[in-house]
Amino acid sequence: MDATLATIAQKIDDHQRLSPEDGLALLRSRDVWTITELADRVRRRLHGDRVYYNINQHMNYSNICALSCKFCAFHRKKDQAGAYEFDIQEIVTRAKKSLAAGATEMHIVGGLHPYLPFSYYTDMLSAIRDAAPQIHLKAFTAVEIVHLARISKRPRDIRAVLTDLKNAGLGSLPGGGAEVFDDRVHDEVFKGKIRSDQWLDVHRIAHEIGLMSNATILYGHIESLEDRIHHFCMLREAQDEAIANNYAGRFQTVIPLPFIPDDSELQHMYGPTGLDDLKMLAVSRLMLDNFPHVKSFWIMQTLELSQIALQCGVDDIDGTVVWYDITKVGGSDTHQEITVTDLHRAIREAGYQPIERDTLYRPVIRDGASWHVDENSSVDQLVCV
Ligand code: V47
Repeated sequence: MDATLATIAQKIDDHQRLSPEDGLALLRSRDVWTITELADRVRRRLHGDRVYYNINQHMNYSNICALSCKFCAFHRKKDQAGAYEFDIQEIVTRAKKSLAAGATEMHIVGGLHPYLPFSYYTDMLSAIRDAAPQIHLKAFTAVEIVHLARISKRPRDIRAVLTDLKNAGLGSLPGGGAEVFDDRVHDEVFKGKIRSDQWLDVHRIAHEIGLMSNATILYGHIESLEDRIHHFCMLREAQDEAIANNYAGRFQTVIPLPFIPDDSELQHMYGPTGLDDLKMLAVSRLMLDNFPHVKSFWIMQTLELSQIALQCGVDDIDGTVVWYDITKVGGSDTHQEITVTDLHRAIREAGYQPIERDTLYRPVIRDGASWHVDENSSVDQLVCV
């Protein structure tokens, strides 16, 4: 082990917070075994041999988007071939299917649709709530929330918008749309999208009103290693603030998303390698000492890599998924599903115990086709490593 990593290892054993310089040294190091072993040490301290997964369905209600982010192959203009939007009936049909399949969560995100009214979004939530009351609705990235604030003519009242959505059935916010918290990268690759301050603001307000949320980082395109570490530090600070102010909501999970170039405007780029993926997951675990979970999204990392990632700091895999349109690795279809049996097999073979959890990380207890959670049984403890 080189001297810098030895110092970092000592800090980890002493439960000390890592500095941005430590994070950078980890990302620059080629000693992937030491880095991933350190992340596994922390992950075992927090979660023992447990690996969480959920039975969920993703739903991308429309790919029509006012933005044209260069990394994104999902967006279409209204009259462009392949553009679609689901009506409420289609959404309810999907919710009923999710319910029948035993899903505990629907993860709902879409493009910034230029014409749909605000009532479409509240109707969507309340219609699903009526059709499938047990399903948790994790919906709308911070980018969509700011868009909804604009179309409901309350551009500065994010709290009112989130409150309306919460009253209609919103259960928590997903972590998408964060990309990389850096103005240079923003202006080159996702100009027009909200910047870091607005993304963080939306999540802060969500936390204040008692909504849990997640955070992502999209890496492996034009960002620098320094940008990645800066992003982690901003998330860590935001979570410190939520904890210090005792907000009822918090960040639960970080989901590092590897850039997938296929069919995007940046398709000439390579995207990250497998080693970069493992290091990013491990460094997320080590830097984000106040985030309870690090999740691998097998749709992007692949199940094969996600299985190895379980030994590199990851404690959570999203999920059975079923349908996903935003990224399709290697020409896969929108039907992207994994069975619980396959998830269990991957987790057990990696040496861990699979635990089904709901969106709020409460273990799910199943009895035939029905399921329940113990309301007070969250596995989360906001422990500093
Ligand atoms: O916001 C878009 C990203 C995100 C590409 O909160 C791309 O539990 C890679 O946020 N290559 C959506 N990534 C996915 C997401 C997510 C996934 C799983 C769980 C959770 C959670 C959140 O996907 C977008 C964007 O950042 N994205 N295009 C691409 N070409």
